[in-house]
Amino acid sequence: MTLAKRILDGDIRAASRLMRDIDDRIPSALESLKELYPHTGKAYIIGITGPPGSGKSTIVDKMVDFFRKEGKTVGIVAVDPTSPFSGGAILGDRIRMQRHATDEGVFIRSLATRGCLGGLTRSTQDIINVMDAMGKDIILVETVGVGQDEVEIVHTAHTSIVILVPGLGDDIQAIKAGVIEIADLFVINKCDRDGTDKVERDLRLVLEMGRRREDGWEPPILKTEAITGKGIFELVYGILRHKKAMEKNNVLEKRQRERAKTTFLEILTSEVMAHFIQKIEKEGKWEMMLDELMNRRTDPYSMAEKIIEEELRKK
Ligand SMILES: Nc1nc2c(ncn2[C@@H]2O[C@H](COP(=O)(O)OP(=O)(O)OP(=O)(O)O)[C@@H](O)[C@H]2O)c(=O)[nH]1
Ligand SMILES: [Mg+2]
Repeated sequence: MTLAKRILDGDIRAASRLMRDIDDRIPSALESLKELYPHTGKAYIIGITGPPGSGKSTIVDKMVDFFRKEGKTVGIVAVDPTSPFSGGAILGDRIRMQRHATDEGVFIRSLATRGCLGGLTRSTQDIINVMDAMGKDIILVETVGVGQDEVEIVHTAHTSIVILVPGLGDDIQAIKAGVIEIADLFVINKCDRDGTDKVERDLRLVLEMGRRREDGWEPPILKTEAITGKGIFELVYGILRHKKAMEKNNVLEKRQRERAKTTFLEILTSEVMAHFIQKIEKEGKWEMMLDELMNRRTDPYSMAEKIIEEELRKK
């Protein structure tokens, strides 16, 4: 039986094995992913991002309680672009969800960067697809930080949540770039602390200055106190409200189409590039090509055109 079939049959060890292969970029993982793809597209994906220590994992943990009580199965992907290590154990303390570890309805996986550009987004998407094919109803993707990687990762979610905390100071300005635009819901966590009103005011100001969204959705600002569970019900309800609104005006389908396109283009780009790089290396032409560029006998634009033309003519 193939690895993919075992996964579809509910074999959890097979799923872990494939995720490890994805992590290690073992080529055979692709075959499994191909086989699983027709069985994906059913899960509801929720992205959660925010500064380190803002309470993302605590919020995820509390949300899992809710979803499990409703009988839903949950997948959790914890992504840490700042860590060079992947796997379960090392990032374990960032997840703080060990009490769900024995629940068969919950599957947790950590992911870290391997220093490969765009690689993390790609692997995250692959891991999400495996969990989706496993039949998980809801997939929560937690990413640390507020940079470009997180924006890309969270962008693949159906509902994206951005977490803020009191006392961020000027950090709200840093978060502004890119992340504010992708938030469907804002959460101010640690509301037991001073300064909640200030973050809220700052955030509203930033939102008012920003563009109105094309889809007409106005991201609500919710307040939580994740350690006590305060506000989590409202958050889950907010996600549901966002889902309903997107379904009503077909934004959900549009997002899924957009996601399919992005994924395809990413794969196409890297495949085409790998093809040409291999060709140049096989023919041992690097040095010659670089000499031509250095001597200005040709330019990189013409060189790219030429190599593409040569390849197409061959076919
Ligand atoms: N005071 C207070 N502390 C909280 C609250 N929510 C979480 N914490 C604490 O904040 C710390 C960080 O929480 P995590 O859930 O691990 O935060 P995180 O954003 O997942 O952290 P990283 O994954 O390391 O970036 C823990 O000690 C939590 O107990 C809250 O509402 N109030
Ligand atoms: Mg965490």
